[in-house]
Amino acid sequence: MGFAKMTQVAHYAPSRIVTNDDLSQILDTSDEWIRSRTGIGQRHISEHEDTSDLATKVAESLLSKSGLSPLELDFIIIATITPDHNMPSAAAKVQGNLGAQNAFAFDVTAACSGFVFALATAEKFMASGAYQKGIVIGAEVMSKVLDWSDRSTAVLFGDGAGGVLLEQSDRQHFLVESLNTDGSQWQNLQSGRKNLSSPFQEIVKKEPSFLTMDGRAVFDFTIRTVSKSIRQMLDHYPEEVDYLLLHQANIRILDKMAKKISVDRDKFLANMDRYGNTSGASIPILLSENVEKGLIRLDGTQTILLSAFGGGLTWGNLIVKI
Ligand code: 4VN
Repeated sequence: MGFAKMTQVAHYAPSRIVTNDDLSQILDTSDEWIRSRTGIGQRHISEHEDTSDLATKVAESLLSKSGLSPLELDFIIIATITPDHNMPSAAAKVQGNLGAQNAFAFDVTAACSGFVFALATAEKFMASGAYQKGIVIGAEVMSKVLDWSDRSTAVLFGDGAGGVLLEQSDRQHFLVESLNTDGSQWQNLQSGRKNLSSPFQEIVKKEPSFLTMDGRAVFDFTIRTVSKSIRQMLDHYPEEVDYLLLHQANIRILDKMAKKISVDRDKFLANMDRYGNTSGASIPILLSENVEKGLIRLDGTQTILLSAFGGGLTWGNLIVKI
C-alpha cells in the first residue's frame, strides 16, 4: 500500500507563437472575434517537433529538477490524442529517448480528459505499493489534426506538453475522484478517423480524419454536466479548495461555471490566452506555470481541484492536497 504525491511539475511548448492576427492572414477571422468568443490571444505551433519530442522535453525537465536517474522510473504514462504513431505509443518513444529501461510505458486516450484519467490511473499504481516513481505527461501537437481552412476549429487549439513526477508519500494527497464517459455523444468531438481501406471493403465511404466539433453541443454539455459534477464533488468535500484548474477550452466556460457553481471566479486559473486549447496538455501546463509562479506550492498545504472535459465525451475531476 502507498500514497502518490506530485513531487515535480514541468511544461514545454514549441517556440513558434502564432497570434490571432497571424491567423487572420490565412482565415476569415479576427483578433477581436477570437479574443471575445474564446479568451485566446495566441498559441504555440510546432514547426518540427512531434508529440513525443514535446513529452521528452517535459520528462527530461522532471528528471533534472528531481535529480533522479531515468533508471529509477517505474512507469511513464502519456495522455495524448495526437501520438506520433498509433504504434508505438508516444510513451514508449519517450522511454527510449530517456533510456528509462526499468519503466513500463503506455498512452492513455481520453482526449481533453486524458491527463486527469492518466493521473488517476497512475495514482492506483502508486497506491498498490508496487511502484515507487513514475511520470504522467499530457502532450499534444493539435496542429497536426486541425483543418486549417476551418475557422471554427483552427483558431481554438494549440500545441504543448506538461507533466508531473509521482513519488511515494506517507500521507494521502489524492482525496476525491470522479471519472465519467458518455460515449453516446462521441460524434460531437472527433479526430483521427481511420477509414476502412482493405481490398475487401466494397463501399468506400471516406470520412474526414481532421478534428471536427459541434461547438454548441460540447459547450452546453460542459456547462450542464461538468458544472454539476464539480458542484457535487465540492459538496462532498468538507474543506475549501484553494484553486480550480479546469481544462482550458474557452474563457467563457470559466465565467459561466463560476456563476453556476457559486465559486469565487478568482479561484479559477487560466492561461488559454497564451496557449489556446492544448487538449490533454492544458491542465498540466496550467499547473506547472502556477507552481513556477509560486501561486501553487507542492508542500501539502493547498487543495486544488482538477477538472477535465472533452472528446468521448469524457469528464473527470480530482481533488488533490498538493
Ligand atoms: C470543452 C469546450 C470546448 C469548446 C466548445 C465550443 C467553443 C470551445 C463554440 C462557439 C464559438 C466559440 C468557441 Cl466547451 C472544446 C472542448 C474541447 O477541448 C472542450 N469553444 N466555441 C462562438 O462563440 O461562436
